[in-house]
Amino acid sequence: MIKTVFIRSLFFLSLGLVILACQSEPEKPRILMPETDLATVSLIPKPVKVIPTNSAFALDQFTAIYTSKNATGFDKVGEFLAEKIKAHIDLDVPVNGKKANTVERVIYINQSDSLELNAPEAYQLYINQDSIILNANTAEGAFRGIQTLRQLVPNVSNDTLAAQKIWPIPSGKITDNPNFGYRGAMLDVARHFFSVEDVKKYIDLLAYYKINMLHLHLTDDQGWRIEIKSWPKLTEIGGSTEVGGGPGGFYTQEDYKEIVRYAQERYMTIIPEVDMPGHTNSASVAYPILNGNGKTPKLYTGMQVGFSTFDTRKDTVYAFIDDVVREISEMTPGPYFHMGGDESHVTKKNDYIHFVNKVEKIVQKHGKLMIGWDEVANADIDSNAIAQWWASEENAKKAVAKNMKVIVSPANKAYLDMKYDTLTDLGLHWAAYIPVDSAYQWSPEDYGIPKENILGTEAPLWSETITNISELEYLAFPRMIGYSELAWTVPENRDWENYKVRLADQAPFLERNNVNYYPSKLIDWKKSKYTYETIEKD
Ligand code: TNX
Repeated sequence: MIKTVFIRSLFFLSLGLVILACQSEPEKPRILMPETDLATVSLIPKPVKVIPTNSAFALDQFTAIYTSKNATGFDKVGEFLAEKIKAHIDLDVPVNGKKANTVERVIYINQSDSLELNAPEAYQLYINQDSIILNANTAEGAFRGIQTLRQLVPNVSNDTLAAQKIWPIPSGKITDNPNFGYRGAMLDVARHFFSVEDVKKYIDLLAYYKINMLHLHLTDDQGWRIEIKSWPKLTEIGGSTEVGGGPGGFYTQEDYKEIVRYAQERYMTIIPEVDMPGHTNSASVAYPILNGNGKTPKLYTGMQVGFSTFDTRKDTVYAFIDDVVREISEMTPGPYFHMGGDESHVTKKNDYIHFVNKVEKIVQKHGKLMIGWDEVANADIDSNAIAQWWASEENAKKAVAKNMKVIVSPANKAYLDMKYDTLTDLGLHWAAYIPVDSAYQWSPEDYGIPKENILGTEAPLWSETITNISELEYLAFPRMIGYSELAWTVPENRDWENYKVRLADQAPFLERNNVNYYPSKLIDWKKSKYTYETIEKD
């Protein structure tokens, strides 16, 4: 009872302190107050609808999480939330009665069959003074919903209102559902290798922004990064170097399964790519019988593209591909297999079409939907194959004419390896310079591809110029955060001026996770509402 009274007064007290904060001398440190208006909390991606009720839920040591019984995966979602709250503000929130002491307020993660939620990733959040109810049809929807809730937890507690610390969460209602079901990022682990730990860190950051697809570019001229038991030299020889001549590396099948498991726990699908018939020098060095460019293959550590090809008329090549697709598909629960198909400049056109047709059959035989870069739309493939549009509008049109779905990844807007501007050391700029505003100011719907043909969007990060996680982060952040909004939020709800303020508020999250983000001058990062003092890694 006493608590309820004080929570009621919390909003007004907070308001008073905010006013005080605004009147303080400019050079004094700002008084740091948690947000009390749900409408102005910096959520990314922006939800469909937010209705504030100008009060607050007091997250504190008397809060507990409960999840629907007999609803698959909901308990794990509750535990994931508790773990993240612990890492963020060092508060223990018991889940489903484990270790619970006095419980005065609950966060209830509820399985609901409501028609409104009849989409796998839809969720609703009702935040009241003494309860937070997260409704979702599926655990996947609940998982997306707790990302929103994580973003609502203030970085600093209010220590003046009660004996215990309180982290006020502004009250109101959020209804949400993504515009696109495919919201992807791609990481090139072939040009430079990235460890399982690096990939996990990227997955964690992506999941916070509701990205649900991670495409791994596992093979290229410079390196083969996935163990194939029936063709062991692929990694022994083909995985032994990288761009610039470094040691390269590869994932054992156990490593790959661990990445898949980790992603799955975060409701993220791993999409494996084996790029062919071009971009195959590393495979041909390991097994020269595969080679079709007439030259003796040698390990390659440069950055050129388009010089390699498989021999598309040899049965051994298809027997090889069958083994590779089988072994990888067996470890991949997601529905997709990406066969590359880009920049096969030394494969004759007829051979290329013959090759893609045959590979599509192999991919289908192993139970997967084939994705290929936009060039594959030139082959006679099924409408259930997917084209990833990166360069050619003509190819995108061909894909639409075949009624294929398209993943929208225009290089001049969505390529994370493009430099921000002329001063950026890392990255390339063959497609464009992509500053943070230009990365955000476009729509996947802008390119003449009918909405029903758009599967979603993806932001590829090619790794010719990046050698470690810190460099990866510099190119990916903050642009990747904007891409998450382009994929999740409908165009009517997107606006650069509004977004850039919400982006500024991501600094505390990025900093406590040691993300080496590019501090673009277009963003007033100092507008972040919180200090970083009390922040720990989450
Ligand atoms: C083009 S995009 C490529 C990659 C390079 C990238 C560098 C595509 C399908 N192919 O091989 O790494 O440019 O930006």
